[in-house]
Amino acid sequence: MSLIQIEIEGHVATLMIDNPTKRNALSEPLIHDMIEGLAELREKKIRAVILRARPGIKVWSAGHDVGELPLTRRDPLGWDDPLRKIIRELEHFPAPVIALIEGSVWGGACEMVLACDMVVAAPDSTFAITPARLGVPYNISGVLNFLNATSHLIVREMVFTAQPVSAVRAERLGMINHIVEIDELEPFCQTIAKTIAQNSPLSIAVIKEELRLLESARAITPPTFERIQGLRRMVYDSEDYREGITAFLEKRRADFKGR
Ligand code: LCV
Repeated sequence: MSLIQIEIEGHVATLMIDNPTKRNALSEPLIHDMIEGLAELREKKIRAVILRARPGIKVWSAGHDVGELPLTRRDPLGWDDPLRKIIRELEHFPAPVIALIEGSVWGGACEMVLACDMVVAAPDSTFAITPARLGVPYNISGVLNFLNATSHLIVREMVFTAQPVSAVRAERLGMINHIVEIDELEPFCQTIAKTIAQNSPLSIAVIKEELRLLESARAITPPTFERIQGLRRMVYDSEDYREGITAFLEKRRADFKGR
C-alpha cells in the first residue's frame, strides 16, 4: 500500500505523505513512494506541487526514520541515503514545490521542507533541527541548506539547542513564506499553485535551476571537504552517536559522554 496520496487538478498536483502511525518518519519506503510520485508528476508536466501531510495532523513529519540510521561505522547521511535522495529530487523537480505545513516538523524533514520552493504554515506549526539531539553529524549540503534558509546565528541556535522554532518566529526570520489559519491553508496554497501554473513553466524551471546552482555555489577545496568528512566520521564512529540512536529507540533521554 502506498505511503503517499496524489491528487491532480489541471496543472497542479497535491502529494500527501501518509504514514501517521510512524509520524510520517522519512523511511526508505515512504521516500521511495515520494520519489515515484514526483517522477509521475514530472512525466505529466505538472506546473506546481503542494507537498502536505494529512489535514489536522499533529506531526507533519518526525524526520529521518531513526530505526534506519546505521549503528555500524557508516555515514548515516551519505549520498545514497533516502533523505539525501528526496531532498535532491525536490531541488531538481522542474516545477515549484509548495510545502503546506501543519503540526511539527523534525530534523531531516525540516531540511526537506526548507528545500522546497515555498513554505506555507499554520500558526501553531513548529520546525526543529535535531542532529545534536541524536548525536548525528549532519552532512555538508544539509548544513548549507539550513544556511540558505536563515542567518547563521539562527542555524546555530536551532542546531545547538535542537529545540522547535514556532512558525510565527520562522516567518519573522524569513524562513517560511506565509502563516495562514488552518482552515485557509489548502485554498491559499491552491491559489499560489494555480497562479504559478499560469506562468511560463520553461522560464520557471530554468530560474529554479539557476537559483539551486547559485545557492549551492560555494568554494570548498578537496582537503577542506576531506577534513570535514574526517570530523564527521569521528562523530558517527563515536559512542555518543550509538548512544543517541539507542536512547531514542529505547525511548529514554540520551546520556552523552563526549566520546
Ligand atoms: C522512527 C519514529 C520517529 C522517527 N523515526 O509519538 O536531523 S537529524 O540529524 O536528527 C536526522 C538524522 C533526523 O531527522 O533524525 C530524526 C529527528 N527526529 C526527531 O528527533 C523526532 C523524533 N520523534 C519524536 O520526538 C516524537 O515521536 C514526536 C514529538 C515527533 C511525536 O511524539 P508522539 O508522542 O506523538 P511517539 O513518540 O509515541 O511516536 C509514535 C511512533 O512513531 C515512532 C515512535 O518510535 C513510535 O513508534 P512505536 O509506536 O512503534 O513506539 N517515531 C517517531 N519519530 N524519527 N520512528
